[in-house]
Amino acid sequence: MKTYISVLGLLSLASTALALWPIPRNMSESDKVSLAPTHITTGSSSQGCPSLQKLVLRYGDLISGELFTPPDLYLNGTVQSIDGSVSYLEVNIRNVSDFIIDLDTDESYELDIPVSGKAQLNANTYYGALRGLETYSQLLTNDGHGRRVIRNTPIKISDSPYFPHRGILFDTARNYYSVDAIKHTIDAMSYNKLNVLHWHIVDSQSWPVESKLHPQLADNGAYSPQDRYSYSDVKDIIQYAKDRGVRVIPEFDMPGHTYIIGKSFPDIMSCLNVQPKWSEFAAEPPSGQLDITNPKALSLAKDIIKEYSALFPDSHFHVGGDEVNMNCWEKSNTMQDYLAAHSGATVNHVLKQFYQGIHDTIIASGKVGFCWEETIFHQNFTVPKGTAVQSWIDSDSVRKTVMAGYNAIASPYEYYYLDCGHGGWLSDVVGNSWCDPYKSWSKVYSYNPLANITNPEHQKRVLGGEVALWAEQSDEHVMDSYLWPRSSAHAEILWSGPIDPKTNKQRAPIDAITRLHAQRYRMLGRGIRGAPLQPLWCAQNPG
Ligand code: CP6
Repeated sequence: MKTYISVLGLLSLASTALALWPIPRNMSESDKVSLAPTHITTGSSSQGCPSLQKLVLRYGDLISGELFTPPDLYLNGTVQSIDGSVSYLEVNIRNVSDFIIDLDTDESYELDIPVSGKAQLNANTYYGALRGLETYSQLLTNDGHGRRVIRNTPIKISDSPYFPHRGILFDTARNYYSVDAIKHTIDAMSYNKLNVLHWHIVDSQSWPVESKLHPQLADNGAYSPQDRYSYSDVKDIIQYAKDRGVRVIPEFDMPGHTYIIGKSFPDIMSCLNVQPKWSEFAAEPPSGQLDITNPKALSLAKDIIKEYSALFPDSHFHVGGDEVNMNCWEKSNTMQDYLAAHSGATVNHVLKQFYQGIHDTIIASGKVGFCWEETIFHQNFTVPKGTAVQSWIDSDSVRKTVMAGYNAIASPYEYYYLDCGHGGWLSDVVGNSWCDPYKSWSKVYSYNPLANITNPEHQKRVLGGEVALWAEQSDEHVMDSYLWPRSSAHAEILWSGPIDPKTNKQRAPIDAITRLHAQRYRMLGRGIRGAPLQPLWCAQNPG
């Protein structure tokens, strides 16, 4: 208890009255308190922009429906006198026609809050305005008497993300998530300025997404006729996400993790559903991989890429490539026959040809490839330049990826795997070393995607990272408390950067907990049921 109390002593020193999350990159503040308006308008240059009008209405509603009291101010933060009154917030964007959301979207904004008079939010794009409105919403708090105020005025903020790719991996194959659950998570992402939903949409256990080219994939592959995403569901989710500054990148994992395809196309599969020793053939049951010697398997893979790269507009298309099991192919008759007929060939050689076909199709479909790190490290396949390689196994593989000339997305399982370590899935009985232990928010916060990468050219290739909500042990009933506030921790490192400019050292959880605590309560108020970080007492009794 003693150490607990001394930790709290530090907290009070670190706390700031402004409960912003993630913390802006550049901010100056003073000591006045201003009455805050909920009224938001757009300047004349931006009035012909219906999306911006809609956005301003949405944030106007959000702000007027909330009167937030950060927990550390509940007992100690009552405002005695008010110094001024902000009349309204005017939003302007310089480029009203730029609605593309991608890796290079400009999300920067400037926010200027005087003690009295008009507040201004300026941005180059819709997405910058969106980020700035979120920050504005977070500045408004209860003064202790039920009035909405902004503390620490005048405030000037100039903000932009440190990393362009700030994501959450969402697995809808192990357990199904409803469209509403996905939208709920997109809302929560926008409250944290996260901008990529990596939709791990299919896997061995189920194929929930409609296919127009091969309808049997979902007919035979969804858990039930209800547990499906139609084309219009997918389009609805993509539009909802786009409005909230979130890209939707689909993953169609292959050639491993594909047992479910065998329900419709058993002839193009290897090691399909081997019992009981599935573990010799797959990372988890049921076993089954595309038969890479079979031209029909490659042709189905190409169909999948062509069909879904048209449905999902994002520039990037993820084709998996993780956890392929070489034994599955080595033991297969078709592979034995193939190797006998092609002297000098190896399984790895066949796999490389398969990858070549896949990555050629991605390029031909006008997309940038995205794949798991095993593709380049275990199979030594040379992916096309520009491909984003997602690392998860080794926290040094981000460095190795950028050294090899590729773009990197960091998802180290030791820090970023969120459905792990809470004793589900018989982990205490069978052992589940990959997944244990549970990753605390401070563990997530302590990861630096740029660790040991010093060359600025190499640093630029680290596009960002994704925390992963695998779904073997999660579904929509628990997702909020698995995702939040740990994904908020990730969001701050990626938006604000891993280095704290005040100390020039890596950001420390101790300097963040008061704000993160507030963010968790703010999100509760907005319907996102994140896990508690500490007793409320701690926030109310700093020092
Ligand atoms: N599914 C797929 C998974 C995992 C991966 N790929 C995974 C591996 C280890 C842990 C958690 C998840 N469930 N398709 C690895 C990228 Cl601990």
